[in-house]
Amino acid sequence: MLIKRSPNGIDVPFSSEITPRAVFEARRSFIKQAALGSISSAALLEMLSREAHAQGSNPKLAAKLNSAYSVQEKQTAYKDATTYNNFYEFGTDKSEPAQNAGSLRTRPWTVSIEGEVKKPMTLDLDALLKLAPLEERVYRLRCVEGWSMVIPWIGYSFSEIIKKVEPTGNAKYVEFISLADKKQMPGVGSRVLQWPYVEGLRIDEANHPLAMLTLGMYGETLPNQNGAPVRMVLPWKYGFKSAKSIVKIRFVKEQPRTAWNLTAPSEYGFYSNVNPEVDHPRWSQASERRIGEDGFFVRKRKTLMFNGYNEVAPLYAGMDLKKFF
Ligand SMILES: Nc1nc2c(c(=O)[nH]1)N[C@H]1C(S)=C(S)[C@@H](COP(=O)(O)O)O[C@H]1N2
Ligand SMILES: [Mo]
Repeated sequence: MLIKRSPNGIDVPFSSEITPRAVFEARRSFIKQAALGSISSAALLEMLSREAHAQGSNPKLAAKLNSAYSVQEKQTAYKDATTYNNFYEFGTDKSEPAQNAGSLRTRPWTVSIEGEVKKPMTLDLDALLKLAPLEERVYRLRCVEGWSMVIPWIGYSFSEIIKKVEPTGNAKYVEFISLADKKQMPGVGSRVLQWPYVEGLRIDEANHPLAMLTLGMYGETLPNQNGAPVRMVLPWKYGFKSAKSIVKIRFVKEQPRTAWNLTAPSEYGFYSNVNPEVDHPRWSQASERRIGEDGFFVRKRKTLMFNGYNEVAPLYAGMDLKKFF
């Protein structure tokens, strides 16, 4: 989230997808039929996802598509979603996580869940994979820097975890803590952020079915640079709320500090809901560019309130979202 420039002052564009004519024509006629209502939304999603899928080399992860929670928009190419990342533990350049995250050991891995819960527990990856049926959900994710992607994530609602650990009446917030291991993460030596990376939610936000504990994407387990082996995805909030490579989850009484709020409190609030009406001091939030789709500098899309996920609005009824940004 720092202003990052290559030596010539321009971000280096990455290769965008070139669509062969035949594929393009087939897609156009398919979309036309879909618009006429002769193709189911699941089939349309399948078509929109086909080109983006199956380009990785991580173990496959089977999941049932949840079309009710999925957007029907063209998915970001796997290559773009896995080479243009924010994961400061592996460097601050967008290309560095893909280059450096190979050193992350994701097995064995445990997540300890503690604090204000009746049943604290430590879950390993196999336990997490089995805790609830895995779903594929195609979510938009928007970064505070002004770009967005559409990614088929795999996981389940975080509310499944909440049910399992049984929070006490004192649990008002949930804190997510990422791994911070200098030996595996070269960026953890730097002082761009306070480590470990921490994020937080109010417990009712964490309980919203859209809040997703995520173990995979594009039909496979998470690539390291995308937060393997387990991360959150909160599609109505700016990307930085979705902590990667989580090792600890704490249920707490008080609003937790968060890594970005500690670093720059005037720029990053606790809520960080996508809100086109509240600009970041350095970036407008009124519009965005979709990675791989628009020109590299062109913000063609209007940013939507809550990133288009209006079903979360009741969580914030009566709150001044300019004050609680
Ligand atoms: N631990 C950790 N989690 C993190 C970050 C990070 O630097 N460290 N970056 C955040 C930001 S700013 C964004 S936009 C998203 C990017 O997720 P992606 O690379 O999978 O698209 O991860 C978020 N989670
Ligand atoms: Mo971000």
